[in-house]
Amino acid sequence: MSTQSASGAVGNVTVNGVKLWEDILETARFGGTPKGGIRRLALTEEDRQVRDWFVRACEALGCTVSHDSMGNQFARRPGTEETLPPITMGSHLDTQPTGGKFDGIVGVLGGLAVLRTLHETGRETRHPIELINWTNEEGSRFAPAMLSSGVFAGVFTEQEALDTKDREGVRFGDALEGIGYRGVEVCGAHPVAAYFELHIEQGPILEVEHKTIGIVTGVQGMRWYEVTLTGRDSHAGSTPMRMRADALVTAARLIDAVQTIALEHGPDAVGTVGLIENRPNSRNVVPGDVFFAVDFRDPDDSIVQKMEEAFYAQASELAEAAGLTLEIARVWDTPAVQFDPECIASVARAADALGYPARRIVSGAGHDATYMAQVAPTAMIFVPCAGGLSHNEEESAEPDDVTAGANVLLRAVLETDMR
Ligand code: HGY
Ligand code: MN
Ligand code: MN
Ligand code: MN
Repeated sequence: MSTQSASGAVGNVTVNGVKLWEDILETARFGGTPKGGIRRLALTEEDRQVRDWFVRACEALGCTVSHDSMGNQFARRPGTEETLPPITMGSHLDTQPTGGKFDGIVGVLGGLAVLRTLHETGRETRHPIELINWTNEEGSRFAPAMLSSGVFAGVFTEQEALDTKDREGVRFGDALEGIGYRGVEVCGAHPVAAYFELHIEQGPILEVEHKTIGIVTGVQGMRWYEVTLTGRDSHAGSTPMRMRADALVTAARLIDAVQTIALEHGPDAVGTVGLIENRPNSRNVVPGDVFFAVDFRDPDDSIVQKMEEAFYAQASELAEAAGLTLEIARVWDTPAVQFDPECIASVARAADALGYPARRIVSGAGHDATYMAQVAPTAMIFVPCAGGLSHNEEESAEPDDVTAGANVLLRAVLETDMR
């Protein structure tokens, strides 16, 4: 099999889309749900299983797989100039509790398809090429999201990340040790020449506009808050209404306020309360203690700031009126990020060369690329998902679109290698 010289043109090399789709269906077994989705929370047995699969699959393509102190997995294919920093691809294999088969997974397995094509065609690259599976991107089990790419980029310290606890009080570092994936390499220790992340759009635009490729120019700003309202547990039958300190009624008003604030700051602003814990959660006890999480996002950071101020003002007013104590903590603040113009141009040229209809787009969802953009030239590639639906077991994408995304990823990596 002839090997192309590193200086050869990108050529019209493409990935094996059939094998890529097989990989997506095969790995969906790890945490697969009866509805056809995936429940594969970070650092669980299911996560361990897919990590084991990832190691075997990458080693079968001649890569060496290493792990850093946050459990990030790096599959490395040597380059002809080993002293050059690697060109990297990546995303995540952890999912939401009722996640789909494509969120994050398309990026990791699309990168695997790129490695497979390089391996099977004997294509040499100047730079080493690395495929990364980032630990705990979703932030569903351990907050915040993108925790491990955040440590890699120096946004979080390793210690604070390892000490993060889930809602059952399990410590990240202990769970990582528990699945046997805590590596020795210090997270963030190695330089990167460029980072490309393939991902489903998780929104409706590409599908509505019949575009195959999203040329992602950046990610919107996002902030997470944790709110605790404390009143007094009391008897549902014998406590007069005017004597209650009902934490759940005020929480309900505040949850409605989150939606109103987002609508008032539109058209791009979004506000969500997706996690709530009501205690003691008994049908005949007036709840004295409620915890809930708030997610505010907008492409313009100044609007996120305004939403935060409006929310804080309403929260203190409502809590005081109800005689409750209020605690609000901002637990995550990720400013809007612009990707690297040269990497964006590589993605655009690749889509154009391959004849895929494409458009520029800003990501509503957070991605590991958000943090990688702080340490390396970075861009993302989106492909459509049905109805724009994601973080749902019915999430779906078309094989041809996923293959197209991986082909664009391949070309962007090869073009960057020759720059
Ligand atoms: O929250 C997000 O946008 C991502 O799915 N972690
Ligand atoms: Mn994702
Ligand atoms: Mn997600
Ligand atoms: Mn992501």
